[in-house]
Amino acid sequence: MSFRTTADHVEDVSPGRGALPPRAWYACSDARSLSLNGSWRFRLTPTADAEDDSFAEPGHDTGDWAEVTVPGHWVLQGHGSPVYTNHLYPFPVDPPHVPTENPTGDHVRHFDLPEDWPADQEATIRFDGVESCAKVWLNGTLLGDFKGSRLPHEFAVGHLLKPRGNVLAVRVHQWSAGSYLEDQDQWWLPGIFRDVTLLHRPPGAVGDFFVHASYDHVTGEGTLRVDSEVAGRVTVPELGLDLATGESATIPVEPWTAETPRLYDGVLATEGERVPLRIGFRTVVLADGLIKVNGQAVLFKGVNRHEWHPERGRALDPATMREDVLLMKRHNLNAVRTSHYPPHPAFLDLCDELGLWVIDECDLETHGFTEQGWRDNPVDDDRWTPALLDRAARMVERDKNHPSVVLWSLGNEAGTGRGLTAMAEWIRGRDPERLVHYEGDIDCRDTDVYSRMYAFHEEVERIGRGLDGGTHKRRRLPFILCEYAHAMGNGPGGLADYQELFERYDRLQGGFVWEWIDHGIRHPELGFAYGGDFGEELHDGNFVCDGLLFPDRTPSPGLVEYKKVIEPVRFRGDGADGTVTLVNRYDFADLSELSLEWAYQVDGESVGSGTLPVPPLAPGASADVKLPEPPADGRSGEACWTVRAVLAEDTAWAERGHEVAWVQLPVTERVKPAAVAGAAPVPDGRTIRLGPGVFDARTGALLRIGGVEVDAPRLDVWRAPTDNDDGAEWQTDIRYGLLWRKFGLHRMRHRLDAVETGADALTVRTRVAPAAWEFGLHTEYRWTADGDRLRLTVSVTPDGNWTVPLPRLGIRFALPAADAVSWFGGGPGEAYPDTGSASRLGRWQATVDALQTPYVRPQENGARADVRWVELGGLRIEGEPEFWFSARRWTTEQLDSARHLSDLTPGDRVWVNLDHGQHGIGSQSCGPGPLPRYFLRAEPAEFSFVFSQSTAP
Ligand code: IPT
Repeated sequence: MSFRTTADHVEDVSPGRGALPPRAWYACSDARSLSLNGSWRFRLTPTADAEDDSFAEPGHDTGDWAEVTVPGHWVLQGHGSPVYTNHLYPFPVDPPHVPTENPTGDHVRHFDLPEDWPADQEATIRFDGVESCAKVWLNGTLLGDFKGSRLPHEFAVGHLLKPRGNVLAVRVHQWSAGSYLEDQDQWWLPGIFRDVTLLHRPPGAVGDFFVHASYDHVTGEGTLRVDSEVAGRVTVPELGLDLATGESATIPVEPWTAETPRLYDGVLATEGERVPLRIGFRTVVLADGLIKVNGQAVLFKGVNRHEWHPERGRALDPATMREDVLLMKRHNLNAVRTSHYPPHPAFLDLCDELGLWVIDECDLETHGFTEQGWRDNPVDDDRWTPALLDRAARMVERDKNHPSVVLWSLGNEAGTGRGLTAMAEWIRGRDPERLVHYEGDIDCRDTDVYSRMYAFHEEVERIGRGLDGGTHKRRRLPFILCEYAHAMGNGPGGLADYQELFERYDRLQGGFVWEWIDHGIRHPELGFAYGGDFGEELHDGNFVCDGLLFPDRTPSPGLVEYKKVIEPVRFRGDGADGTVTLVNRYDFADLSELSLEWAYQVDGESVGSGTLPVPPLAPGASADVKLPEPPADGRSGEACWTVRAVLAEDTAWAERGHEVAWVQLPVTERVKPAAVAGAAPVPDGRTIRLGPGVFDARTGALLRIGGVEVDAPRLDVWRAPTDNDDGAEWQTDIRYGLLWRKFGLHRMRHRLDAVETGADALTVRTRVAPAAWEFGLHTEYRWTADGDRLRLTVSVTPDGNWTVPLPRLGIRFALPAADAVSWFGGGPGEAYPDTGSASRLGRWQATVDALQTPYVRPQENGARADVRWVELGGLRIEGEPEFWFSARRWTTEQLDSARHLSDLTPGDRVWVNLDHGQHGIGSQSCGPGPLPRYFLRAEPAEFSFVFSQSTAP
């Protein structure tokens, strides 16, 4: 092997030289292996050729080098820093050239073989992932070079191994021709970020093998055949099978599905090696215009998963991978798209074991070429086709034995072209037993499924009804949203509306929320860092924090909402007539894993609970269940049933009692607050007293309620815009977050028109409006009182030409202190008009701090919905009608100007918002805004609050 210069390969479009052909990946066998993970010697240089190759020589002294941990990214270990761009290449676009400034990490690992390592035999070294380009030497001999960051590369090394003092040297370049193919929306993180393993290959060892395990849903039989490069035998003791490789057998089996992940343990034994197999029998086809598994159409309740850890980046440990799968299962997800590259293979083992449908996506994205109308796109340039085919082959060969993988995806956002077609053709030839996915192929020339991202509800409905037109081929294909519901910041809104469409139209086979986790990087000062926090000259800010999990894997309200929206048991019913209807919405499973629990609540407190029989329901079937007689404990109040489906026994993914689905059925209506009248306003010098209230006589501002001082309540329409309010910068649609600011809704002025004392009321008239504009809100505050309660009725009448909805409508005031909060209403988490499915009626407690939702970029958050009453800071506040409340230790203005959570510091007041309305959330940070029915329009409104001093401690 020879190169013109030491760095020639970096800008070479070829996939590399010297690696062995790709083959099936397995974690372990009875052949020896030696992990080369751990501490490696490390030297960072600024260009690809700053140093010659001599570091790879066995005698080279690396004594004064730094150390890094492998797997890992050097930029997260104190050498250089990460860079975040969405789709723009962070270097000049001149393929295949890359900048001269090309951070290059020389890695050296010294190792001895274990005493009992078999002498003089073949061995390989496997790299599971290196970003973006590597050149490898063992004991001074060049093994080769490779690109394809999230794909394995294996080199034969047996002839070079010594019992002691081996030196493995790896030169890694941050930028290479391969970078043009890896323009995914994520941090650029160079390094050896997945495992490095020395694998013994005894004579007669297993080579590549392909497990074909299909299921015939008509006969209930599975057919197994294992093709193997090296002949041997396949045994599956549980099925009594003992077959030659290449031979097939058909026998009754239990099928594998994501809901019932039945695996059979087997062994592939060749003369030199025994490899454990985990076999799942299932058949994936496109039939009747639908994706069917084992004869049944599936509905994907999916998520896009990037690999992410807030300290280790894309170097994930097994525990984190398991945590991801467990969190997915516990939140009712059944599918994952491995956006936008094949994950660590151990993740797929977990999907097989615990049950998730997988779209396995190739490591390919050339999104930056969109800026030049896709001209010179590598996927439509024959010179790059070998690299594309290499990537397709490395994915398929590595992952083909996973029953969880049901679709291969060619990549993401790479335009279209001959290279993609070549990949699709190669994949179909190699694995006709799975379907092919790619989103960018709008005519579906290369794909088996019509896939789109961020389509609006309306268009999705049209597609569901088959009224979207398109090529003849496309019209016959099923539809999925490979990305939707952009979970950036507060949101996504509109999930339930999408789910309703997916369930209504057969052609719609579900979707994959964008995305699983915020890619925030833990930072000593900022909490979690995002784009721009490392001084990048080009970056896309917090667009990298758009997941259903916060960076530390705490579920966000968006995930809690998604769990509710996709719950596999649907309930309908009428609390008053005491019947609840259950619908089994699984595609394959019955309800035998579940038990049903009921509780009867009066005013949010449980007065009785018990269990109900679970009807034996086949997938899709429904049945009525009679609720018991309501417990008679003599209490009157607002009554409702809560019925919950929980796990009857421990499962592999959650414990017994874990809640899967629930419903609340109201029995009686809410009891409205009693009338508050009778007391007369009493002038008292500069103040006016009314019941427990003390007001400023000149301004009508409330100063005190009994012993509790307040900063006077006033009308408030402003919320710190969410990422979804602001919308994405490329959008031509109306972006209300920006318009609200343009129209000055964040700087409304309050003009005092009158303070009037009547016989039994104090009335304050105002006009609330922003500078520069003629529109405003006439706002009247009418105060009445009895002995110890004070009622405020706010009447709002819009004035002028309102062309935007309001962010919120309610009042804001401040309390000198508040910590514990309790309320009767929706909870436990936040809810907005189009994100409220998971909010349930109850008595809830929290602290002011715990009410905050820690979105990585601070923004409106934490509102609790449907609140009947709340107690905090010595006050009790009842609403008529129900209201939203939030409380924080900073003002909305401070929240609005903060860039990181660390910018928010508690002041000496607690700011409370009581809202009559909130504008919807939507997912316009990369998709549609809220549906019109969730708009908060400027319209006449009236709402009341009753204040009293609370008896709570
Ligand atoms: C889409 C990308 O596929 C995904 O990687 C991510 O960037 C997402 O958007 C936004 O977070 S592409 C977009 C142009 C719709």
